[in-house]
Amino acid sequence: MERRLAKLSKFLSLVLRHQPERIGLALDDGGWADVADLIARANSRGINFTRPELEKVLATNAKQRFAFNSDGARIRARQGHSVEVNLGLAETEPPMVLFHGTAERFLPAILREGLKRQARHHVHLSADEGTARLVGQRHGRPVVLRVDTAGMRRDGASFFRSENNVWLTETVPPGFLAVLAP
Ligand code: HQG
Repeated sequence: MERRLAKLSKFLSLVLRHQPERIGLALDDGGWADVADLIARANSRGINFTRPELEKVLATNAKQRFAFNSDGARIRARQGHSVEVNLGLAETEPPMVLFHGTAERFLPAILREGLKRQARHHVHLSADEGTARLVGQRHGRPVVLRVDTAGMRRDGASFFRSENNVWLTETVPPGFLAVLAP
């Protein structure tokens, strides 16, 4: 069951963040998809799940990646998109420092050119070192960078916080980065 829900969560990431066209799904400007449409389109392509299973994924997902709207008719990913969406996040004052977890092999490029958003809308930052390390582990041997957000704010950078507490910003120039000791 757990495996089944993890697989469903991966599928939701794919169609709600990156490739809705895979199943002919439409996302509106805010990134919302119609739940009944999502289920019907997935099921017709042999990806079978029910609304209660979907609800279970949303309720149990540790990162709280997905959300239903108030009446439960629509669903969206809370962050992490590569498709163009406007999540309507308000600019938010960040803590003095934030953290970014990455893989060791990316360090030379990052220290040269800063953190780039790559395929996503934003660079993703974490409020604590432990979370950043877990994010970095997804890519290889993890390294954690400390981001001088106070310095970036003085430079005029904007920060946003997703509903599931991921900090987002456009880019982090190398001068605001420091590598933490392992
Ligand atoms: C790296 C997960 C070379 C960057 C997590 C990262 C997160 C550079 C990778 C969310 C670079 C992009 C996002 C540069 C950045 N040169 N490499 N100049 N600038 N990079 O997956 O931050 O599970 O797009 O360090 O929890 O790892 O999906 O970003 O290693 O919140 O909900 O390029 O994904 O959330 O990788 O992860 P990603 P990320 P979910």
